[in-house]
Amino acid sequence: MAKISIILPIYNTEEYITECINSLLSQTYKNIEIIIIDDHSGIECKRLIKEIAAQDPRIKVFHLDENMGIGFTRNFGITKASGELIYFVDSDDYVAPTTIELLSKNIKNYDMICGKIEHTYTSGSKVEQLEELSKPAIYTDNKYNLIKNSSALNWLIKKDFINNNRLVFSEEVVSFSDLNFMVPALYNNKEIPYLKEALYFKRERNDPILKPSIMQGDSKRIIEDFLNAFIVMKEHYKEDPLINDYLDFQILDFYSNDIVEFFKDESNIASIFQLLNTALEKVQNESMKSYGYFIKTEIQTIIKGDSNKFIKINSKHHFLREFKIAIKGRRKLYIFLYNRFFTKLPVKKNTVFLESFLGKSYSDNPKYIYEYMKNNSNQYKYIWSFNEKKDIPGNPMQVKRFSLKYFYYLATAGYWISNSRLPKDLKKREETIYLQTWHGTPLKKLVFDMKDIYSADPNYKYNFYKQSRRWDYLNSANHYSSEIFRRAFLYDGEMLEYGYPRNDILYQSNNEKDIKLIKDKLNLPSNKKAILYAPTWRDDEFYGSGRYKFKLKLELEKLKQAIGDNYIIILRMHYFIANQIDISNYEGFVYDYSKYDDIAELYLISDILITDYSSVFFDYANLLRPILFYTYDLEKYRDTLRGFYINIEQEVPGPLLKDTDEIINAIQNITSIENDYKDQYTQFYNRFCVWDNGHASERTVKTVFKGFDITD
Ligand code: C2G
Repeated sequence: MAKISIILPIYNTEEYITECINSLLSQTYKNIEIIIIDDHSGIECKRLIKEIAAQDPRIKVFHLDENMGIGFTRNFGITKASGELIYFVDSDDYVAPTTIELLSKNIKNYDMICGKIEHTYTSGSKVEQLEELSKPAIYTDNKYNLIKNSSALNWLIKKDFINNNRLVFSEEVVSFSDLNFMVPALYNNKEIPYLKEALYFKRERNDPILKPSIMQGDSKRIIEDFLNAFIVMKEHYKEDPLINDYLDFQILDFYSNDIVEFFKDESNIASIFQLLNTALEKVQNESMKSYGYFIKTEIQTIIKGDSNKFIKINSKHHFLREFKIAIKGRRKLYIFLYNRFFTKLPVKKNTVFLESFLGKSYSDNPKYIYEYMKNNSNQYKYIWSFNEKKDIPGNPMQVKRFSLKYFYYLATAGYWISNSRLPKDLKKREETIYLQTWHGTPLKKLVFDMKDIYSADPNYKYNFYKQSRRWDYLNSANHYSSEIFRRAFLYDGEMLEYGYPRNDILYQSNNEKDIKLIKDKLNLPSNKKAILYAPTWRDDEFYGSGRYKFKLKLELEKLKQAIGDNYIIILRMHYFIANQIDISNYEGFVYDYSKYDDIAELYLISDILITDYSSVFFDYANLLRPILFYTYDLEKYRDTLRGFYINIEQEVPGPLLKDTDEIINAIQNITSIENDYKDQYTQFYNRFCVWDNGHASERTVKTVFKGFDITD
């Protein structure tokens, strides 16, 4: 059992190193040493390294006095290694338990062996139990395909081989420093085994804004690193046909994707043109054969050094690229028309574009802002975006969400008002003012406060960042929300701290007459009390992006038997929930108002609210009526999926209940629950509801619409 030295450079990855190192310590192969090179991390990371290192004598830690970069740290790690074999790990990744054992069993007389890299967005990816171990595949002439990702990760390599061939990582570049190590390593081997069962989990970082990985850093720097690494390799291995083919493929691929993307912004061209010229001169003509007209012509123009001509071709290329995307689907075509044409038309200052919950309803803050404006001024023209046509007051123009008109009006409106997100690929024009109202006081962690992303969109943080850069104003219902929004949305624009427009109705219509009107409109019996059940959605239960599943865990039969004489239940699923709940056996007891536009009206007619982790309870608390929390999956939801901003066990204004029996019991004893939670409720109200007083819409409108004229 030969000793294996695992080289682990660490730089400010405190969020991930526990999982990484645990995955190494729990390897089935025990004769390892873990050489941690702390590349001058911050205090928090250093503290954690120290704590973890104390757990196992196989861990050795070296601290560098300044940040030296990945190439230097790995080279340094090799000099400290006492094992016969070397294995490299990145500190935000983790390794399956049997990987090192499998690699070491199969390296035999080879100098190096390669395992498989799985990409993951989250912690704790499980290894499938593979039935039978296959024999390693042996790579010969195609061996350079094994360094597709230009990476030394998940290779087990003999130390003598490294030393004899003086293999070193480049210290000149930050990204692509592995090429300098891997190309000569493979060059010196005719045959290389690859074992697909030896798994390494490479984490795709979900936060390229606050915590970018090396490859998510500054594009210019990454491109320069690549080109420099390429030039060095090309000069060194001029004579080797396999390496030349491999390197040509790498640069042409990199050019067609990363560099073309970088040149979308024309002003980037000059910054790397000369370096690109030096690199591309070294590409063999035959390697370009399979590339299309634009790539070939661009490369030839760069080689000639004609930057003026290049700028012209580049602009045509991008127009064509956008056009090619545009003809792939109707929505893509409209986005193309929006960006290329509609946004050249004049902005109509007095038009207001509104959308609530992705066009699903006439509701929430946009509804109340609109109604205040409509009732008090005839200065503005309104365009509402809906998925389906609606009968709404004031008879404003309606456009179907994502129709051609939708994009036209977005491009020319003077104001955008939305309570969630608008398509990320639309540039907002300078003259357009965007009021983002958001849609709730947060309990569950938001965007940049979230760690792993379990929902359908793994690029959530980046996309959200792009979308939220366009916001000019943001509504906040309480001081607590303002603080969270600033941090979790990275928002530094104007915050409208007037309470929520959507809660105005809870102050203006909390009277018998208005409540009766709503009940009659909904055909609900007036001789029974109403319980509103309004849970939220679960990030990990989905059919696809924006379409989530919900399984009802309320036992309706039991509830009906126990409380059916005095109560009715109103079911209200979150707007992301795509499946319907079958209530056909509970006519007269259960009513499904999931599709009803405005939950605020449901609050007004309910005597008790049951929810879970939905922000609905912050709004409902304005009514000072009892709230029960049906938190049957609290541990998973709080500890894995989201994390909360407040201590739900201590700070919410009602009990946490785990099953239907507890709910029945609470309903039957609702008066004593109200008494038990009186003080907690008051504290809660004072913290989250005091800004609401029925005038949030008015104050919002008067701030955003400068010179808003009240028309008599
Ligand atoms: N909502 C609803 N019916 C539900 C749940 C929610 O009508 N069953 C509406 C409420 O207006 C609620 C809003 O959707 O305030 C947001 O719902 P949440 O359950 O809180 O979930 P989410 O959409 O993820 O927003 O800061 C708030 C958070 O972003 C949560």
